[in-house]
Amino acid sequence: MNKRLLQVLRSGPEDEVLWPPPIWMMRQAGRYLPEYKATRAEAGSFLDLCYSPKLATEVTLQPIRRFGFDAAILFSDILVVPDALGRKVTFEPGVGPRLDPIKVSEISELTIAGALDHLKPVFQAVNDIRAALPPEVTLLGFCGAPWTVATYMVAGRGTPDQAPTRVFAHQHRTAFLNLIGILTEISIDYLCAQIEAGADAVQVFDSWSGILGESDFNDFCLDPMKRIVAGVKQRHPDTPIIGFPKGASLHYERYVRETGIDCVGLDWTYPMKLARERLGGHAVLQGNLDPTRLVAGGDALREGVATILSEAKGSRFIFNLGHGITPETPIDHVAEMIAQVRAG
Ligand code: 1CP
Repeated sequence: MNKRLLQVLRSGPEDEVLWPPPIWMMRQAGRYLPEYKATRAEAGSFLDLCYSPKLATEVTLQPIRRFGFDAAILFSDILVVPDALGRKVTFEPGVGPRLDPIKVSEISELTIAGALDHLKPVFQAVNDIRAALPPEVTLLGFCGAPWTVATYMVAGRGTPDQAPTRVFAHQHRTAFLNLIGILTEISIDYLCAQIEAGADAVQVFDSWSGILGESDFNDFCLDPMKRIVAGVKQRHPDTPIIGFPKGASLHYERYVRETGIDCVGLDWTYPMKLARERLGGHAVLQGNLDPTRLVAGGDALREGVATILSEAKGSRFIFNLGHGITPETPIDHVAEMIAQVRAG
C-alpha cells in the first residue's frame, strides 16, 4: 500500500512506527487560501459549494496541489445533515451558520427516509475526488458527531458554550435523546455511503464534546459514538475511523477505549506524553498543534512543532492541528510547518 497516512491508520500497537509522520490539517480547504475564496465566490452560497461535485472537488484538491498533504478531506460541512433532514440551514458570510432552532414537537417529525438522496451530490464529489487524487493521497470522509450537530440544530448557531442546547437537553431529555438517536442513525448511513463512494477512512468531529458533565458526555457523546463505530464497522470492517472529541480532557480515555475508534484527534490542551501513555496503546494519535501557533509563526511555531515531534516520536502518529486552521493564518507558515514535520 502506498498511502502512508492510511498505512498508519491501519497499523496496530506492535507495528513498526512510520517516521516522519504523515500530515494533514483540519479545515485545510478554507478561507486562508486565495484560491478557495475565488471558488467560493464563483459558487454563490456556501451550500451551493458543498452540493456542487465539481466545485467541492476543486476546493478539496486545492490544498493538495499547493502543499502535498498526505490526506485530502472531502469538502463539505457537518451541517449538510440537518439540511438533508429538512431543517433550514444558511451560512451567513462573516457570521457563520444559522439554522431555524428545532422545537420539541418537531423532533418526532424528523425522518431520515430520503435524506441520503438529498446528499447524493456529496457522494458524487467523493467519487470525483477519488478519481482525481494522486494515488498516494488518503481520502477522508467525515460527519459531525450527533451531539455537535444537535447543538446547532437546537441553538440555531454556534454560541460560546452551547448553553441553549444544554438547557434544552435537561428540560426535554426524552426528546433530545430521540434527536441524538436520529442523528446517530443517519451518521452511520452517511459515513457508509461516503466509504462506498471512495473514502479510505472517516473522521467524526465532536467539536463541542468538551462542555458536558460526565453523565451527559456518556449519553450524548460516548454511547452514540459507540453505536456509530459498531454500525460502520459492521458494513466496512476494514475502514479506519478517527474520533475527535475536542476538549474532552478526562473523558478522552474512556472515549478511546470504549468506542473502539482506530485513531483519536487530540486538541492542543491534551498533553502528548499523557496521550502516549493512556491512549497510544489503543489508537493512533493525531494532532495536536495549537492553531494559534500557526497564526503566530516564528519561534512559537517552530517550538510547538518540535515539541510535538519529539514527544510523539516512537508512537503511531499523524501530525495535525488541535483544531481547524483559522482564516487569518499566513500561508507561508503552513509551508514552514510541513517542511519541519517532513524533516522529522
Ligand atoms: O464561507 C465559508 O467559506 C465558511 C467557512 C467554512 C468552511 C471552509 C464553514 C462554515 N465550513 C467549512 C468547511 C468545513 N467544515 C470542513 C471542510 C473540510 C476541511 O477540513 O477542509 C469541515 C471538516 C467542516 C466541519 C465543521 N463545520 C465543524 C467541525 C469541525 C470544527 O471546526 O469544529 C463545525 C463545528 C462546523 C460548523 C461550521 N461551519 C462553518 C463554520 C464557520 C462553522 C463553525 C460555526 C460556529 O461554531 O460558530
